[in-house]
Amino acid sequence: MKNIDSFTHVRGKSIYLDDIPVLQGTLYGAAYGSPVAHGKITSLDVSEAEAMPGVVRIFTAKDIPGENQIGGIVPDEPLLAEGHVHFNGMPVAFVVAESAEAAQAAVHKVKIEIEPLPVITDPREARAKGELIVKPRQFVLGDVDAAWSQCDYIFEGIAETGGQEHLYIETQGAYSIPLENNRQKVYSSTQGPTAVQRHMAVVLGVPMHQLEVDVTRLGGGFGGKEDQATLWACLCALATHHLKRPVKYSLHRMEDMRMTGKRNPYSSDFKIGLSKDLKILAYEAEFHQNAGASADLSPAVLERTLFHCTNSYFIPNVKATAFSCRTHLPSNTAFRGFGGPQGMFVIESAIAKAAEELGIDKADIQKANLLRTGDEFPYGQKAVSEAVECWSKAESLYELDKIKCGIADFNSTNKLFRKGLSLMPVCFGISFTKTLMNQARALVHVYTDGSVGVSTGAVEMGQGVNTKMLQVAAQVFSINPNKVKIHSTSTFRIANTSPSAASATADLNGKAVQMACTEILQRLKTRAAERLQCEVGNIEIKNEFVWLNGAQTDISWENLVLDTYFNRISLSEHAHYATPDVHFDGTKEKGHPFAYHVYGTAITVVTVDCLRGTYEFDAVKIVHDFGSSMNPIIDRGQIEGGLVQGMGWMTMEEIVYDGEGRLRSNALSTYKVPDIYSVPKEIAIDYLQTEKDNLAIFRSKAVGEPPLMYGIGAFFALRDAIKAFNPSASPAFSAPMTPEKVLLALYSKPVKETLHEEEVSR
Ligand code: LUZ
Ligand code: MOS
Repeated sequence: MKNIDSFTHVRGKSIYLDDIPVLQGTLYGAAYGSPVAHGKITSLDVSEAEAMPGVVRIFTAKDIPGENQIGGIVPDEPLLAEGHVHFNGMPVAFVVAESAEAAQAAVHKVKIEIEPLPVITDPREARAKGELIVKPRQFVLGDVDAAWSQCDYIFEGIAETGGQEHLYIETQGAYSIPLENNRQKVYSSTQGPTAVQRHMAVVLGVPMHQLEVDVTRLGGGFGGKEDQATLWACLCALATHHLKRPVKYSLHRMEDMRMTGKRNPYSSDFKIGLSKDLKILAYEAEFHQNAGASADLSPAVLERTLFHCTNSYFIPNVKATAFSCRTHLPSNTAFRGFGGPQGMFVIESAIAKAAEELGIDKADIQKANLLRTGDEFPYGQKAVSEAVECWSKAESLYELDKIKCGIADFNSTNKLFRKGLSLMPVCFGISFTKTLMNQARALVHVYTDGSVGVSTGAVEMGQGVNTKMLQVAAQVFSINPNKVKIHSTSTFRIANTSPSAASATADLNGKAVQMACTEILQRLKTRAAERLQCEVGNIEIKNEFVWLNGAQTDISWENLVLDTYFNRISLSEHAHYATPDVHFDGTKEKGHPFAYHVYGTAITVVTVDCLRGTYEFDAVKIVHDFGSSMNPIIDRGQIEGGLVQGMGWMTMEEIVYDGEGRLRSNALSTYKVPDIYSVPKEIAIDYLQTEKDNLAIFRSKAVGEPPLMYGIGAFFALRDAIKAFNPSASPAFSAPMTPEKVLLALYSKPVKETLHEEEVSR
């Protein structure tokens, strides 16, 4: 089944926040952000701004009736700055005017005086100064300290990954509408409607039941709207609360890039020990996470770094320590992979370092250490592994030997171009690492005409979750999908939702839909059995008809639905699903946090232009563990998108802050994301379809985040190509590997072979 949104998407008819028809009297907001990264506010003067044409009112912290607090995990984040500013762009005032243009113009007239304080942008410096967001976390398996003496080889190094701008096509925004008795309905471009509702309630000092948050769909989230959609909704709601008028704020791209957080950059130390037969015996890592100015989701991101610090490998002795470091940047936040990619990059760097020092293939070490079923993760859970299956299938299906021969041939006959290869196995845990969040609800109504309406806590953001929810309902009822409609995500229909995140949305909400539909189906069957005077066990509902003992009756779906209603039986159900068997003990750092894991392997081939440092990816060939995919078209799209997003993070997306904490890569002219020219020329995706039982909806494994980490292969393929050109080159394990860095690396050490003249002239 195709994505049900494709019809309106391609016609430009899908409704996003900024497409909602505005009500009469709507006002427009714009936030004034701090011009410096750290300092004490000595004066704030909005009088000139307030006198600008069209300006209705300017709100500051003193206008907040409830608490000036929007922190999620840690209450350390004011809605509007009060006393101090902690990052460049931190909202200090909220201008509300008759038009968006008037609001933007007035923002420039706000006057502020700030006594500057020292700015920290580097996480290691923050750690040294004791600026930690939460206590350090440590995962331990076996005894690393004892294991070093058994290792034949030990290598150490540093690995660093940069930030990443979410660049959802739809920027952040909200639209609040006043209702009677201080109630509000707020449209928000959020992955977490309940988080928005909860924080608005805190800020306004009203109970949550006064505030409806309603979401039709997002133009992308990628984690950037898991926690950080709250701010804009709270600002609009604050203005609506005072003015009793609708208020809309849809951010400009440059406002969004400046004021919102990104993927957490990390700077990490690793130490890896191997035996002669290339078994990794010991691994130690220290992760320094750049959290930015406040906690946001960084403590949870930090945790997932530890969960995935050994990626797809079994290592018997592990000690991994993680520090969440406070800096004067916008709070960094969730981004597809949620700390997992940052952890995996470090172990891949450690393996690469070992391979380079030993003069062997990186893949030989990777392959010798793949997780097997029964192996223990550093957090105590036992693997049910497909790691070896994915790797072996990739090797044989894509004829790795032939790929290698082709590369060797090419490299021996070209002087100015080099090809490089990498293999990237991935293992990603599915569930929120915070166990309590692994719950969801669905509300299903069957109407008297036989049509079905479904509400869940799932937010559609392009990932196709609504299509999957629709498939679940249509399949359980055995009716044509065109009889089912997925309604918007509203906190009045579905309460207390977890955000649509952690790749778990289709599983959690899908299971709730399945439960609700199954319950209604049972009532329908019971009614049919009464009518046909037989046992319920002999009744089936199939292809929109009632079947008795395997034969179709003349009772249609519509007929049965109406008959059930006439008998005063409920055609509605609200169901609750909570993932069974997941638990985690934070004091011991052990448990069974994940419902299951997703595995896969990617083979990446790149060609580097060794004169220019530019590169093209020839191919990425993937074997991915889908379980039993319920929607291969959507799942394939998730893999392609995730892969390319990961490759962008590893190669071209470079976030640059200057020493004053000012974002220099603040527009699409200075921040590059993969386009049609930079995607791999070929993306091959093969399904490792398994019929094994798992906790996924219809055994169709979660697919949102895992493929992003295939992109890490791009970094190591580039490194391989650089080494093929200049074997003595040893570039830092520092992503992104931009063309500039590639060029510097190619010539970082003298190139032994001289170039043939005719090739240089070519
Ligand atoms: N969000 C969250 C996530 O709150 N907890 C998680 O474990 C998670 N994992 C991935 C992406 N978002
Ligand atoms: Mo996410 S990083 O699953 O919002």
